[in-house]
Amino acid sequence: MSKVLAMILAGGAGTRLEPLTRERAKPAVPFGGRYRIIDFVLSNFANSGVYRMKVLTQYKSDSLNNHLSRAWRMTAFLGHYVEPVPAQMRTGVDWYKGSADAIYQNLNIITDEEPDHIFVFGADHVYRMDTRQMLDFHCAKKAACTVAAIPVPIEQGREFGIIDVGPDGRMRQFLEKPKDPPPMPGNPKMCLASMGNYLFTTDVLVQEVVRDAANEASAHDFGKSIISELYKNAPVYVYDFAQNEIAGQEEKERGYWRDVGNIDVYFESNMELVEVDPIFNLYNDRWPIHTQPNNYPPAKFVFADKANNRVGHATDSLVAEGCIISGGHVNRSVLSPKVRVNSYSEVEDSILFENVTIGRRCRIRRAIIDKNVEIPAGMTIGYDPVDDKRRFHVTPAGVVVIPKGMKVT
Ligand code: ADQ
Repeated sequence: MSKVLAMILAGGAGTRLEPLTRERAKPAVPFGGRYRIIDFVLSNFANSGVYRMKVLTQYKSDSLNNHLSRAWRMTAFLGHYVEPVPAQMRTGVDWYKGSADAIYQNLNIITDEEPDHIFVFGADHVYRMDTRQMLDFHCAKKAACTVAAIPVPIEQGREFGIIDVGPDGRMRQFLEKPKDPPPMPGNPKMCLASMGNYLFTTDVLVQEVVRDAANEASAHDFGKSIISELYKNAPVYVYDFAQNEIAGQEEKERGYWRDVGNIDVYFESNMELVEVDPIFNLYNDRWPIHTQPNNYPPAKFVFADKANNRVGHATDSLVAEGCIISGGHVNRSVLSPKVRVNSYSEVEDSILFENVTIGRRCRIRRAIIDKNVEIPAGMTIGYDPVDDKRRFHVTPAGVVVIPKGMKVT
């Protein structure tokens, strides 16, 4: 069996998820009530039997580091680990100049570990993937590099690396974020996007990041600088993600992949989870998503005011442990641990992070409320766009975002 190492790129600034990334790196942003975004890629590796993972961090990494140390302690005895690698300026005074430079500055890890193959994966996506199947494909093709790919609507093409692939699976063209994305053959509405997940034969990765580092004009970015050139003179293959088969996965989840690139997509991806029959099934325990265990008590629902028939309840919602819904109503919402919803309040189509308190008689709709926020009694959010914009961050699709720790009055 080949020796593999996973290097996870978790150092991007995540500016398009502002203000959720004001105090934390994007991979540490909560998702689905119970998880952080990075849990999905790490669970994919762990469930695939890849137990050696280095997470390359940079911006605002404290929350991410805490999560990794609490949620992802592996068995040192078996040589398993998930280790954060902070930017250490090993090659000079600069932070990582881009994703390729992040690998270059940590080449010592590769020298120490001596893997045959290296996965270089992003940390920003929600999906299930058996990475061993990608490795089998890479080995069968004798590839220098394999790029995982998925069709996306053509109007989104300019946000991705766009691929043209031959009938044998070999890459024929790669354009990083083209203004005018070329469609897939026979399907003018779709184009084939790179998922930003790469698998390299070790020598090729080392050679490419060293070559890139010597080029001062380079953007030092995997898409722009490495893949865009490599396919021209080396066998770069394209792994069709939709072929990936996952234990216990229903047919409709095949090919599910969400790049939670901005707050509106982040919001919609969370809302998909509260569907009665969601595409992405968090309850598939044959491919579990692992995260931090905690010691909170179970969620509690309190019938607060029997005289006025105020039943505390939640419908079509994910409610994490430690929450108390007391005489309020929660509908189509995602609640992280330790949320309180008090009597006569209505919370609808919303995402409440850890330790949020909704006072009595509030009405909240289409809002994301970050950690440690208390909404005072009687407040209305999400019903008056002018008033919401005056007080809070509002996304193009009209989702109100209240940043972490904000004093709401
Ligand atoms: P983007 O997502 O725009 O496109 P990028 O911003 O480089 O690319 O982020 C990729 C990953 O690298 C993220 O997980 C990010 O956190 C991390 N990263 C970014 N800068 C970093 C740095 N300086 N140090 C360490 N880590 C860093 C990429 C590809 C496209 C592809 C999309 C799919 O370039 O071709 O289509 O991903 O989402």
